[in-house]
Amino acid sequence: MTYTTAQIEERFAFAVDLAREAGAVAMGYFADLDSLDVTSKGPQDVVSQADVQTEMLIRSRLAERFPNDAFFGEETGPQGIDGAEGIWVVDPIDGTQPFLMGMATWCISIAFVAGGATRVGVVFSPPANELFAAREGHGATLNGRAIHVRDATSLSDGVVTLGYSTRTPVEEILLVMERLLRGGGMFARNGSGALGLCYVACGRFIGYVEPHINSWDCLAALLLITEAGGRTNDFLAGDALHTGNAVVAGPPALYPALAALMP
Ligand code: LIP
Repeated sequence: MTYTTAQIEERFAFAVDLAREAGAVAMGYFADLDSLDVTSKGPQDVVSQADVQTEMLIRSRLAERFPNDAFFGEETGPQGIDGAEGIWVVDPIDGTQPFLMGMATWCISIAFVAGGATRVGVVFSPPANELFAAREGHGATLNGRAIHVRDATSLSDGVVTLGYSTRTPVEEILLVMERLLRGGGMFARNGSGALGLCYVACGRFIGYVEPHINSWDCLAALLLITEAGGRTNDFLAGDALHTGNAVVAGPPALYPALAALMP
């Protein structure tokens, strides 16, 4: 199935409303963290029923509205994605650790991928009531106002946000940090790849680098960056939808310096 412009527009509008609905559900759990059962998925990788229930809501709403679209969520996995033309790629709570620690750096990330490219990206930060949205070819917005990456040309022009997980060796992120600091830069890590990437799209950070990130964490925000005038690596090259990939993103003039930070 090849999606028409009208069908992409319809999915964009639905994703914006759905992100807000899911955000309200997640905020209900956020207000009652003591009630959650937290389980480990591995070192520094946790999950609770907040993630699962929020994803189940998103998944059911999309299945009801767009029954022929496939779904790929962090917590419930793939559904009908083999050979599918259109796939919803969802992280119901990106920044699970900050969420469970009662911190505000978490969000809902919803991307729609068709023909091998991200066509719709919506990231909603309920604690900040900030909704980042982009439709391919139509720019990026924060709460309805156009956003643009920072016009940075040097690592010393601001802060680069880094992502790290135990999916990659410690030596890799230490090398990234050393190169960044020796290059006159500074790092931050907020625990949410999607939110960190959105902050690049609106100019709060001047770049994002992570040796490995999953597709559901970043696809929506990567579209926001390119629609906000930024440049990213070809994240979906190969089988990155399933396997994840490294991510480098930032203003075009700074992109070579950001890419040079990678091992
Ligand atoms: C997070 C990513 C982040 C990464 C964290 C974690 P989660 O996703 O958004 O980029 O550095 O380790 O994987 O697990 O909070 O959905």
